[in-house]
Amino acid sequence: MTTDHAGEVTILVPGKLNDHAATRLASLFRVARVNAAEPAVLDAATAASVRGVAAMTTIDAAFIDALPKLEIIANFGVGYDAVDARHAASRGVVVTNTPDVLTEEVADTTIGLLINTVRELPKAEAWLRQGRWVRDGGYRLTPASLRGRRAGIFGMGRIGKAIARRLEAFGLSIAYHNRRPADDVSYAYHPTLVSLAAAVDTLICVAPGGSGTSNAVNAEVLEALGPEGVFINIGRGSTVDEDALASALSRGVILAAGLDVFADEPNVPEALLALPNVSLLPHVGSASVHTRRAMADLCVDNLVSWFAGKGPLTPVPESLPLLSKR
Ligand code: 8YV
Repeated sequence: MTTDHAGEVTILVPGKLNDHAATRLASLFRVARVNAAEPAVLDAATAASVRGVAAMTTIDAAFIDALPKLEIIANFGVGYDAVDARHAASRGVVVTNTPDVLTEEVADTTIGLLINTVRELPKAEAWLRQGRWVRDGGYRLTPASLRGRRAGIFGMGRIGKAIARRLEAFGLSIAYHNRRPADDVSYAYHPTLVSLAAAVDTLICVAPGGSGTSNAVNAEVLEALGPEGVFINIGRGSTVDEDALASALSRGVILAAGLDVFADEPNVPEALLALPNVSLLPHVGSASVHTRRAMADLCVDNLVSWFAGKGPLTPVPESLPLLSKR
């Protein structure tokens, strides 16, 4: 890290970036934009000059290696499974993310998705818009309700806790599974996901993506959740075995699902699209102007702070050993 004049520092933006972040970056740094985070799209002069990356796309080891002067990758989003943060650390490159500023928004969206799923609100609205209220009478009584439900949260981090607080206000009981018990909550802890699923009827996945959670919600977990089970995913699509989920939903192994995230976005598996008992959203957990602006500011402020010699504001855990050495 140096304290050079920021205007002389080149920040690379591969792929799309939030407009507010892009505008602020352009006013503060020299910005280079490329279509994708692939070594092949970099010309030699750009590759040699880039010291920071701001991205909301995959940043893999090969791309990091193609940028010899890289010091910092500012990920737009709290989830940074798309960034090879371990490889970055091995190269002395710091990675930052955007925690806290999206916590309440994502928790709000989770509750909306849960209610949509259980009380079928999108379908009830479609019924009205199609004139069926006039023609056929009221929308059906929903087989499911939030009343009496027991919620299990997979991933009791900042967002998990914000969801739990909301669910408590709705009168639901709360249990959770994490790698380790969280020391600041008194909800029932389950050391395995299967044991959590067996103990609840509403499983909410907020766990981070990446190899540690890949396909963690599998056929066995869905079986344990049971025929009244509702599965909500607001975390990452990779955490769920989508084939097993579609199969469980079609066979009545669980009752319904609400999904905001998918393994291969923006592609949603046909098997899920075809099912009536799934509520689907196009990854909108944090997607309000208000919250995306706050995320953009934090993404950019990390770069500003770093190139002012003040260190990163919100480094990811993989980067902490680098910072303690400074
Ligand atoms: C955004 C998210 O969709 O923060 C995250 O991890 O998944 C979302 O808030 C994402 O950051 C946009 O790139």
